[in-house]
This record gives sequence, C-alpha cells and structure tokens, in this order.
Amino acid sequence: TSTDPVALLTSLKAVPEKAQLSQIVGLEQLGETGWSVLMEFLFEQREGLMVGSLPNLAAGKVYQILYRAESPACANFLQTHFPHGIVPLRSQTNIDYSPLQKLLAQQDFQAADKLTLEKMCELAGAAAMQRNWIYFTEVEQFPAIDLQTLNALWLVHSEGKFGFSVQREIWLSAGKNWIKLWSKIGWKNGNTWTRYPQEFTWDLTAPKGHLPLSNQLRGVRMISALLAHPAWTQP
Ligand code: UYC
Repeated sequence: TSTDPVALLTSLKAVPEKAQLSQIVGLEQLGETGWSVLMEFLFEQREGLMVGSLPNLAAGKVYQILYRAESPACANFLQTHFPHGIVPLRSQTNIDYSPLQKLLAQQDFQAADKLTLEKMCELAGAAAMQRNWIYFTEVEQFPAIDLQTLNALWLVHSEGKFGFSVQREIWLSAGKNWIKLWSKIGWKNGNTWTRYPQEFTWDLTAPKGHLPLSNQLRGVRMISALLAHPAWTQP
C-alpha cells in the first residue's frame, strides 16, 4: 500500500463511509503522515460536516483521532480550525453546548451524560432547573434545533453508537415496546434494572443506544415525548 499522502487522501475521499472508517484506522496507525492526511481530509470538509441534522461520522472519527494524537501539530490544527468541534452548536435558546462538546471529545461519557440532563433542564426553563428533572410536557416544547445539536454531538463522538436518534430507531424496530428497548440498550437485564451509575457502561463497548440515559423512576412519559419529538423527522 502507498504511503504517499496525496494518494492516501485521494483514496480516502473516493470510497463510501464504511470503507472510509477502516482507512481512517489505518491512517491513525501511520502516525505523522497519517495525521497530516486526516487533517487535510477534515479541513476540506469544513462546509459539509452535517448532512441535514446528522453529522458526518467519518469526520467525527477523524476529529477524535486528531484530538487524542499526542501531537502539537494536531492540537494546533484543531484549535485553529475547529475550536468548538465539528458540530455547529446551534441553539434557539442561546444555550452554550461547548462544555458538552468538550466532555464528549474527551470521551468522558459519564460526565457528558450528567451534563446532557442538566442542559435539558436548562432547555426546559427555570422551574425544571430548580426541580432538577423534566416533565414530558416540557420536552414536547423543546426546540428541534437544540435536540438536534445534542443528538449530533452524541452521535459524532461515538461513531454513531450513542444518541436519542439511535434509541429512537431501536425503539421503532422493537414496535415501540419499552421492555424490549430496555433490554436491547442495556438498561434492564431480565427483570433487573441496571443500577445508576456503576452498572452502566461508560465507554464505546456499551450496546448501541445505551447513552444518554433517561431515568425511568417517574415513568416512561419523558422518554416517550423525547423519542416522539418532531426533531427526529424534521430535516
Ligand atoms: N436509572 O435504573 N435512579 C438516576 C437510570 C430507574 C433511581 C439518574 C436508567 C429504575 C434513583 C439517572 C435506569 C429505578 C435515583 C438514572 C435506571 C431507578 C436514580 C441521575 C434504567 C429503580 C436517585 C439523574 C432504566 C428500580 C435520584 C436523575 C432520585 C437516579 C438513569 C432509581 C441518569 C436509565 C426504575 C432512586 N437514574 N431509576 O434523574 O431521583 O436523578 O431519587 O429507572
């Protein structure tokens, strides 16, 4: 195989997403040469990082590799061109999602999960922030843009494994059966609820859709409103 950076970049750009993901892994293993190809790849996609409301997962994987590469050139590149990551942090309510972006870039999924719940309380307003949990009626009023931003952040930093839209797909494929959903996403094992926080899996070895969590202590109406939100069927 070639180690010419130009040929490597050309090849990476020519193949479909699945093959891209495996070429990206190979490039990471090349070190400096690979990183320079990955930086060029990401740079050229500045404008096309989102496909509708969904992020480009190959670009997300590249971002994560450059983020964890112990290289001043990579750090400098990200700081210069993607200081807040690759997902536009759009909010209809002026909520700052950059602390969440940072935790997800660090792959600190437990802290990110906690912050996601806090951000949703912020989205619901002062009363929800006070009580520290959200009513399903508040979820129904959430702006689609903010939910799409939260979801895109989870997706892009998990190679498409985590996020509300992933949970929604599994829920739909389970015929909207909650019990089936819980077992598929690892929230329940037989009759036993997974215990918060120590029994949840806080890394990418988790089942698809495992995160972010929605506490079921007060029933399914909150997650039901979340997965039925128009955000997931709007462009
Ligand atoms: N917890 O068991 N959960 C908490 C989950 C349940 C409970 C937080 C998820 C079942 C209590 C999060 C599951 C249950 C607290 C989650 C789960 C239960 C708590 C922190 C699998 C007992 C203390 C955020 C469905 C049988 C707080 C928050 C309290 C917290 C998530 C108990 C994210 C996905 C039915 C006692 N659990 N939760 O909301 O409210 O507090 O007393 O779902």
